[in-house]
Amino acid sequence: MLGPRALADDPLIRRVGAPQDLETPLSYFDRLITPTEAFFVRSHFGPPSLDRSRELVVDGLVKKTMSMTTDDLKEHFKETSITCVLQCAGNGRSLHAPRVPGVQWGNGAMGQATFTGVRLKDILETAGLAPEGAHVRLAGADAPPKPTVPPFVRSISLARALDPTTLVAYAMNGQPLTHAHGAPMRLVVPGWAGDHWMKWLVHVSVQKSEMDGFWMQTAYKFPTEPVEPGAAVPPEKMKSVTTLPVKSIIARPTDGGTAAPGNQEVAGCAFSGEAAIDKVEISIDGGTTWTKATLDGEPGPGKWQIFRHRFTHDAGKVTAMARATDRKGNVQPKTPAWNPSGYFWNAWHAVTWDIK
Ligand SMILES: Nc1nc2c(c(=O)[nH]1)N[C@H]1C(S)=C(S)[C@@H](COP(=O)(O)O)O[C@H]1N2
Ligand SMILES: [Mo]
Repeated sequence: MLGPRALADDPLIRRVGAPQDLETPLSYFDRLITPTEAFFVRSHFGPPSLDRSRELVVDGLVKKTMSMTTDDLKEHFKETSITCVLQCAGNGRSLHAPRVPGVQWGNGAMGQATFTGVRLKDILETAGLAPEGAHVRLAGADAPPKPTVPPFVRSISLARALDPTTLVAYAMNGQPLTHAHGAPMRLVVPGWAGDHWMKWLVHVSVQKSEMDGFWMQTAYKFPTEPVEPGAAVPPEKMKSVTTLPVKSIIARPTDGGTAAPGNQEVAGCAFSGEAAIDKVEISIDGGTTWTKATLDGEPGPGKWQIFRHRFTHDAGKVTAMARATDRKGNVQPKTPAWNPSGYFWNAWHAVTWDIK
């Protein structure tokens, strides 16, 4: 049998023992669009069979049940595109101390892409909403490896489902969705963590209440108030992870790398699910003084912009740190909020390189 190395025809980092969890190398985070072949992949169970004619069923508290292929969506609804960040809630988990169980992601479980599809709002309004509907249940075609593992089913509030940015997407970066990223249709929930972005979407059902079960009531929860690192948190003091906190990541230079004396450039990406980025600052003196970086790209909540900062430096080791602030005044923290599942790591990112 071929090992993962022999099969690899893309630049993604393979996490040992978890073949469906592929991480994007940091060097890709110096550009506005992450190419699809380098875009991280997260799948709990692995993909279902590839079926581009698979239908999406809309039912529950709606006036008429509907069933649609991608072609039906294209024929009956207005097409729309959005460029936004997809980030796994667990991105950066391996950096939390004390360590927490789960996929030990570095900083590469994120990317920015242009997603194209139709508004979930338009589909739900065509189906006709009954007044009691308050949540939307989402299911994919992938199945758990054994019957004791609950299927990956989640729900989002009806308000979020009706947000005009929430899409049922069938294309990514101008091409039909790939199998790994949820073909033929997936949900896109700009500004919210990846667990809401249901792949291989086959079922959207309007319900009165939030989904019961492991994936909605136990997994993807974050403490309602700050907790001591390592603390056990009772379920009533946890809420679902939703909006991505403000964050920046340095793509260049590479941590541990070398550069010639003279001109140096620090570049990376910054985003917040709450609001557009206001500024990214760089410190090369351990956080005593900060200098504003320049920003490229379209500002907006859930969108990343590229920052760049140039300076000159003589021979020696230098450490650069990045700190982003969004337009609601949220500032990337020095120490991120520890939590039992290791979500939303967003500490100031630092890289050290040797100038010689
Ligand atoms: N059906 C289905 N959808 C899913 C998942 C899954 O396991 N099954 N994983 C979710 C999680 S946790 C994340 S972070 C994103 C990852 O999307 P990507 O693989 O396209 O990067 O998909 C989400 N949608
Ligand atoms: Mo995730």
